[in-house]
Amino acid sequence: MSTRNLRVDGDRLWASLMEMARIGATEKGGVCRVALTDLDRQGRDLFRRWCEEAGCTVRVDPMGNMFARRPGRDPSRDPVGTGSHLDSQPTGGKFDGVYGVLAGLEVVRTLNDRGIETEAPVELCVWTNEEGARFPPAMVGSGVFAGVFSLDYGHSRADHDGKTQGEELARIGYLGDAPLGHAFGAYFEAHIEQGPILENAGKTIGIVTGAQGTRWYDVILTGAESHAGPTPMELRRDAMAGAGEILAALYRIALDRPPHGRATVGEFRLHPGSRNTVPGRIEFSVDLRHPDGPTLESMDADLKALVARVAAARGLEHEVVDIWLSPPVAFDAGCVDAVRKGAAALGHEAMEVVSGAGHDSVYLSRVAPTGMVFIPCEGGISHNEVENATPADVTAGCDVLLHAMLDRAGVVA
Ligand code: HGY
Ligand code: MN
Ligand code: MN
Repeated sequence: MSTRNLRVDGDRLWASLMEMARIGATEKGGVCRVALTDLDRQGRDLFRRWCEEAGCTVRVDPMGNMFARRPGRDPSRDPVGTGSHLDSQPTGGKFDGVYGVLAGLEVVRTLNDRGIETEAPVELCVWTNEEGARFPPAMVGSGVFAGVFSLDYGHSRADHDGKTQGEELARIGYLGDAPLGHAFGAYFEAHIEQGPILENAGKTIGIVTGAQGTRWYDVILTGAESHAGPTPMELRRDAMAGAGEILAALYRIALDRPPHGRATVGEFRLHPGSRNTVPGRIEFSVDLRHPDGPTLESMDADLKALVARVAAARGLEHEVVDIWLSPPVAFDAGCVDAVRKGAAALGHEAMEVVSGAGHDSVYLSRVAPTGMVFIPCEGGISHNEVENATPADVTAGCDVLLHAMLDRAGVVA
């Protein structure tokens, strides 16, 4: 059977995206559906219902990862998987993660509409806590699935209130019993680019060749509380003054490695938090990124040397806690080519890109041939409530996903 003219139903996909976006909708038009909250559960429940309506069998593993399988002609073949995440940042958008989950569902709905049977099964995936916003690090669900993290580690990760992922999975009813880990013949993820490259280049499709490396840290500076009035400046052990000096230099670690170096401080806590007491303790997160492994390691060394130097000069104790290392990855050449061929066959302007963001595909690539399809997002903005994409690009990316998946799953004649 020729599938060359097969296209998804873009209106149906857009309607599903907008319906899912109502769960955790914010006033500014984004979503706040943070991992393992009741809103995350609601999103998962809706997805499960849609998958069951589409004839899929849904299973959940002990890390809360969801798998909705559409049978193929040959059940002995490893499934071709696709998916992403439903959890969002606190100021998230309608498309980050959700697009990949619902694009996969649209692929299944389209195959159902046209009565197309694939040789290999097709499996839709929702990975737990891709964002790492509530429970660091990021991509824990796919990381446990791929064997990067143990299940105990995944369950033990706690939020700032001390609630663990294991407890919260049980609370929302997603502590599943499906076997942990299984093979995929190939895995694809559709995602918005979350940066400006495609939009600036006027391209519709990103042929994602890999993803840059990421390192996460907690930096802790300990000085001594003292009175803001009588304490002379030179006698203070002011953790905030130390943090200020470090932050000014920290961004240089990225700026001195143009154009790809990245440094972000997204979380910042001080103690005791009184305006007339010199802070005795500061904790802040650091996120460093670079597509080149050795360069990322040099950034790591620079950060640790910077913190040690400033702390020593200011009489502060310091700790740099390594939270996460996700090395740069290159995706499977066969899957990258399937995306490239899909874009070409559909006549979409495409270019190769390396992902600046981490994605579950980074960890799936350790256990399965993996590729990703990017579409532009407006202004390259993401992790922001104004995040937006066009219906045309959303549909184009899903068509490319469909054809890339069929290229690997095979179609029964
Ligand atoms: O941090 C990331 O790149 C992803 O959004 N979790
Ligand atoms: Mn994402
Ligand atoms: Mn994200």
